[in-house]
Amino acid sequence: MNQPIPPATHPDGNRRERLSIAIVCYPTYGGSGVVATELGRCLAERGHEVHFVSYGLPFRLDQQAKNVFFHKVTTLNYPLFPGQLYTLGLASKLADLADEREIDLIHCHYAIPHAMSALLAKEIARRPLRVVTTLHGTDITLVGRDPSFYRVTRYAIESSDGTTAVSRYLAEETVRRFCCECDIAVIHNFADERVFFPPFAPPPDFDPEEERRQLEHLLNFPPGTPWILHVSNFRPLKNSIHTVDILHRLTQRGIEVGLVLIGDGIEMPRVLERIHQLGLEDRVRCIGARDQPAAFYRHATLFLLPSQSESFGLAALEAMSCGTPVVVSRTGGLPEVVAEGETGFMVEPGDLEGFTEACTLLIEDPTLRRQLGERAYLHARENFDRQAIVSRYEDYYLTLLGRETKTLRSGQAGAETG
Ligand code: GMT
Repeated sequence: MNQPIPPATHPDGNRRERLSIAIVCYPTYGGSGVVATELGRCLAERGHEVHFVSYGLPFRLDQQAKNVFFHKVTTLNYPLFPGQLYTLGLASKLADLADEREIDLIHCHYAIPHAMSALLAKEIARRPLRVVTTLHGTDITLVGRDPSFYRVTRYAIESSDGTTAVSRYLAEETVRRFCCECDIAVIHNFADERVFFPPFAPPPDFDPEEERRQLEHLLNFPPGTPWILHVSNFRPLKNSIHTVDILHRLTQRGIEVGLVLIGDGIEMPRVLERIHQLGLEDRVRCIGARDQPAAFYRHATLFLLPSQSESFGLAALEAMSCGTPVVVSRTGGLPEVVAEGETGFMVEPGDLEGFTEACTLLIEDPTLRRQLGERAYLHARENFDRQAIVSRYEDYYLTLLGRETKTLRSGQAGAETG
C-alpha cells in the first residue's frame, strides 16, 4: 500500500500540498533551460515531485537529486515526414507521464512547441491537468512572431491555464504583438545564491583566493591582467562579435586586458575569425560551454553583454550575484535587472564606443569597480531572491489548481500581473 505523501516543506515554515510537476524545456545551453532546471531543482528541494521532459538531459540538471526525474522524448523518424515530429512525440510522452505519475501540472518553458504539446497532452490524458507556459524571449520576439508560427503561438498563450513572462518588458511585448486576451504574470528569474556568491561574501569553508589562483593558472594571462567575461549561446542577437571589437578598441587605447568567452553557438566561427583578423589570439580565451560558470563570474573584472535584444539577461544577474559589475545593452528587460550607474552601466546596442568607454571606466578605477560590485551583489539578493521567486511560482501553481493556499503568509498569494 502507498505511504501517505507528506506535504511539501516550505522555508517560511508553512507546509503545502505536494505536487507532481512536469517541466518541459530545451536541454541546450541557454537561459530558458537554466531557469527551468534551477526552478525544478528548488521545487524538488521543497518536496514536490519534479519530472523533466525533453529530448536531452538539461545541461545543468543533476539527475541524482532527490525528487527529480528525467524523461527523454524520442520521436520516430519516418521518410514521409519532412522532419522529426517532436511536438507530437512530446505530447504523447506528457500524456503517458501524466497518467502514470499522476502529474498535476505541466510547466512549459519557451512557448514553441512546448505549450502546444502540453495542451494536446491535456486533451489526451485521463486525468485533469493544468498547463503553465513561461515566455522567455525569442519565443515571442523572434520565433513566435514568424508568420509560420504566429497563430499557433497566440493560441498557445491564450489557451494555457496560466502564462508567465520573465520580465515586464516581455509581458508587454507579448500583449502588444499578439493582442492576447489574457493576464500574463511577471515572475523574474533568479540565480542560486548557494552557487553564485561573491568572493567578498563566501560561504564557510570556501577559499576564494585558492579558486582565483586556479583560474589564473587556467586562463594564463600575464599576471595582474584584468579580464572581461562574456557568457552566451552565441546566436546573432547576442552581438557576441562586438565583445571582440570592444576588446580591440580597449587595446587601441593602450589598456592591457583579456577577454574570456564562455558558451558556444552558430556565431562562434565568425567570432573566431574576427579574433584572428584583429590579431587578438593572445588576449582571448574561448572556454566553451560550462555547466558551472560561477568561478568565472566571481573573478572577472567585469561582465559584458552587448546583445541586440534580451528579455531578461540571466547571465547578467548571475554575474551581479557574484559581485561583478556589468556592462550591458539598454534593451528589453535588462533595465529591470541592472540598476544604471549602481550595479553596472547600460549602453545602446551597437554603440561600440560607448561600451568601450564604460569598460575603460571600470577597468581603470578599482574603487568604482568594488563599489558597483558590492551594490550588484546586494541588488541581486534583494530583488531576485531565490526563495521568494520559487514561492511565487508555487503560489501560482496552487492558485491555478484551486488548491489550498491559505497557509501562505498574507499578501503573498499570486503574482504581479503585467
Ligand atoms: O529567447 C531566447 O533566446 C531563448 C532563451 C534561452 O534559452 O537562452 O533566452 C531567453 O531566456 C532567458 C531566461 O529567461 C533570458 O535571460 C534571456 O534574456 C532570453 N533571451 C532573449 O531574450 C534573447
